[in-house]
Amino acid sequence: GEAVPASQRGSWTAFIKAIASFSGDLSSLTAPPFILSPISLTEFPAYWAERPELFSAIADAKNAESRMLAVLKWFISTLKGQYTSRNDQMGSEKKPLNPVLGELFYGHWPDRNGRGETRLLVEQVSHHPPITAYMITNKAKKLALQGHSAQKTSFSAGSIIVKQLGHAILNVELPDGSKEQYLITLPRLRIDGIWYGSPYIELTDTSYIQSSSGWLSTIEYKGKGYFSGKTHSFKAVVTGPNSTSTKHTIEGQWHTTSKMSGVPFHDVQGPKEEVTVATAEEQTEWESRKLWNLVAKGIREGDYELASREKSKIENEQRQRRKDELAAGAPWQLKHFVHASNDPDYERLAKMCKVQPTTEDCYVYQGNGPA
Ligand code: 0T9
Repeated sequence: GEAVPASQRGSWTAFIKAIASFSGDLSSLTAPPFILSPISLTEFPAYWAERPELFSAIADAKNAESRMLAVLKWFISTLKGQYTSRNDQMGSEKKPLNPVLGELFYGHWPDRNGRGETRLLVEQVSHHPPITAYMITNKAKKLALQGHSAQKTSFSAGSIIVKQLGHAILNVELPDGSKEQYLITLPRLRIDGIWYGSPYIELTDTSYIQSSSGWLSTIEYKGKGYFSGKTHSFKAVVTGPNSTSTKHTIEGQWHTTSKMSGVPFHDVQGPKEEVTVATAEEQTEWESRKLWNLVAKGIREGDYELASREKSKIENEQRQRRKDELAAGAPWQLKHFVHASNDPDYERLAKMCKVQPTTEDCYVYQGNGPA
């Protein structure tokens, strides 16, 4: 295809064959340089808060129904960043840097117009398979989003199918001191355009936002040729407590606009706000931009020898570290999270909307950090 540089065609074909014959963890496959991104997966949780005023608006809603609508509007408004921003910024979906165990990413969005400061803390809690845990807080608004993200990939009819594992839970503390929770499940991805070397994401199937108040949003995703015939389409149905009758229906395209009963609902055509982070020079050894600095420089500047030399350095150092830990009988200690094999909050909320699986593991935030 046009997008694949002539000199990398052979290696692209080999990469596609490897994907096709291999399902599970794509992060470990070696890809040709043109498809590499200089950004680590630990940076991705920032997509949740790139419209900080929509996040903080959740706390300003006056009742459970309008809070659900505020959560839904914020959630839908994150999708453009989560799933199309690499295409917008780099011309296609790219293979992110595969984080090392213990890799960290910290950032914030400043307080502006009374929205409060939003803080982000990310830790890579597993290397193989890659699992990323994150915590996003707005203390002034008493909001905390905690989740983890992993993927199970397979190959079908020329597309990569990505099932997202993990979930997020939004904790809201109301002015009267009572607490409300929202379970956010994640959509399935189909990565198309592989043959041509210009991959892009379409969302499929259904995801849910279940509130402890009983309000539920059921979000259906379709691409070109389905119910609207348009790319990145969705339809969200909102139901009230103990009821299956629809209270609201929102329809549109998640990367542009949508409407609720003919009235504009979300609109992400305007600019988003990137997370503020310390420069690579200011960061500690375990923070993404410092850790991957030279690899990223190599990828950005087309110096792939530098990129691959520095990547090997990091990988060798990691291998040695794992050996030493094994020998010392002292496994790696996470900095901000502790793994738990079940999650009572997930179980309670998942039961309310009958979402599968009925139980999931989780990473419990331990404090000890800037979020
Ligand atoms: C959580 C998001 C996730 C991470 C990425 C599948 C993918 C890694 C996971 C699911 C975020 O909230 C949202 C967006 C994009 C997802 C990535 C897209 C992608 O291609 C990668 C996988 C691992 C690859 O790099 C596949 C090979 C590549 C050549 C295709 C472009």
